Amino acid sequence: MAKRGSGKSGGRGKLADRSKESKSTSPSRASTPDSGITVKVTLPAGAARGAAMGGPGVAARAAAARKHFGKRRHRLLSMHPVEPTGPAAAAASGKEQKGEPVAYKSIYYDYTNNQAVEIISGPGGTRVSATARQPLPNREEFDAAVNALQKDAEIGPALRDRTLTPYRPMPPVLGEPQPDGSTQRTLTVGLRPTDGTARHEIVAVDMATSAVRRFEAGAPGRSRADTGLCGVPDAGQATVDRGTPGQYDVVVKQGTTTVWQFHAIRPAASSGTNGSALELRDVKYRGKLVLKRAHVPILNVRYDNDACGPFRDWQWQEGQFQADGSDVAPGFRECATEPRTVVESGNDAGDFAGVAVFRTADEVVLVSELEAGWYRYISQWRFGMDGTIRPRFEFGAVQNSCVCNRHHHHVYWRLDFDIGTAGHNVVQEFNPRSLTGRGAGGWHTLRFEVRRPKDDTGQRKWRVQNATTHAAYEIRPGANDGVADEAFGVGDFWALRYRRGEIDDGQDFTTDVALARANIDKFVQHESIVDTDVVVWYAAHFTHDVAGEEGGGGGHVDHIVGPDLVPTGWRRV
Ligand SMILES: [Cu+2]
Repeated sequence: MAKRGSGKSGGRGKLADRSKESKSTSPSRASTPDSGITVKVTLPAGAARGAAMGGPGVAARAAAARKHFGKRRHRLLSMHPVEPTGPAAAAASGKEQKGEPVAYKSIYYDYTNNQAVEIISGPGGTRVSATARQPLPNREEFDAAVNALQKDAEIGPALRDRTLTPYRPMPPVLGEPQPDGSTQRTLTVGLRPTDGTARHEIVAVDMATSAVRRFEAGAPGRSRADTGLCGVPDAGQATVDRGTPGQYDVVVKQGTTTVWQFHAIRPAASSGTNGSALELRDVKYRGKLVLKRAHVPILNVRYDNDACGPFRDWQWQEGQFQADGSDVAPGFRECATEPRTVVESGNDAGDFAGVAVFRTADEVVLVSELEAGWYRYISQWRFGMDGTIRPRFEFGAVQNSCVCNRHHHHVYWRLDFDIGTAGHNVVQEFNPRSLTGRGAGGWHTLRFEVRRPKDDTGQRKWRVQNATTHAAYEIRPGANDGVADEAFGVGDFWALRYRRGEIDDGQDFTTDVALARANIDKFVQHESIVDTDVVVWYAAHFTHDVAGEEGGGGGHVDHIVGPDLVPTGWRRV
């Protein structure tokens, strides 16, 4: 294991030119010619004033919580920004979008009354509401569930003598409805036999009563725990809670030329119902705006024959990976060598959670590792010096019984392009052959909001163009990105009008197949998208066959997906 800090960078806030081209894990810095690329990371002005610490109004929400809960047993689980919606938001359709989200939500659990409590603070004041929706647990609550198991007559001794090792399973929480519509706070805990002799099972803990529930099948519905284990060994390390601050201004230069400027938000502070993985704002290439916002608000997985799941995932729970370098700010590390996530190294252990930045010969790369139960997801953005942006997602898992079954991950990027300006953009589609059967193929404008499939030639692509300057970014599907299926992986590409608040479909974690499915179609309202403010969504579909890969015969499978975003007609300045 590499030791932390062994690759000191050239100086605080500057990344020395020690990148390497290959994916080899031995640092071979000498062979790389100096590309003259420098990366400067600073904290935005607002962060210093506490704007990133759970957002403005954090004190108001805490005060509202003290008043609301009184002496009742409760716990703060998460904090995240919420998008403005409602009549004001609808009026802003297609108009220039402004600034950051102005409201923040804190989610608490009230164990006395067995309900979740959401406290929102924003321009309209502070609002408190109760819900039977079961929020995702944080680190402290999961630890409390494991502690409750320590007191169980049978499981407690097995945990203490380490016959059983606890792990975070899927689903993380059960939300079975009661006759009055309420739900009880029931967390799941996986118990893996440490040396293979004890019984593997997933149990549930009632967090109000500490009662332990075991299942005849060894696991609750939608999950499984048997003797078969697939995935790499689980390091079981601590993860980062939602609402942990971390946003950064990044400037990339080549020589004296400013090539890239953007604002990066760590997954734990990202927006949306379920987080957005590594989120970007105000991305500029050579001084001109490309993307207002770019993120992954929707991620889900379905198993063949519903062997487990389906699961609507979440994209905020940062896990640890190996990143050698120095920290510019909490949660942001500059690395002289390429970080090693679990997908590349097969090693789940790490020394860093958050966003790592490193360079190759011609790219600057931001990477973060995420956990959702036993899943491991890698969120990456690669910035080429030629203007190409490569959003990437990678898929892995630690030991569990579900992923031995073939399953399909679906990742949905929301790309709020503002080429040059927010307005005056158009979306166009390229086809190698004419769609009408007459004439040649080529580019045509998508006039109204629409969902479009990838084609079987793999040559169909899209672009967002500024109608005035004709500068554009192409969205070219990646070779591994798969195609949509009607049953669950519902689409490949959506072209939409920008409407405030429409950053995801509003669905939180669920195992209900109808709800776990991405519902981006609800935004297709057949409005004109010509010469206005547009948003596109792009989906990649990855089939994960762990057993097949491990069993051999399947050959090498790349666990990485993502399109290339390529500038055209972009006059150099
Ligand atoms: Cu998988």
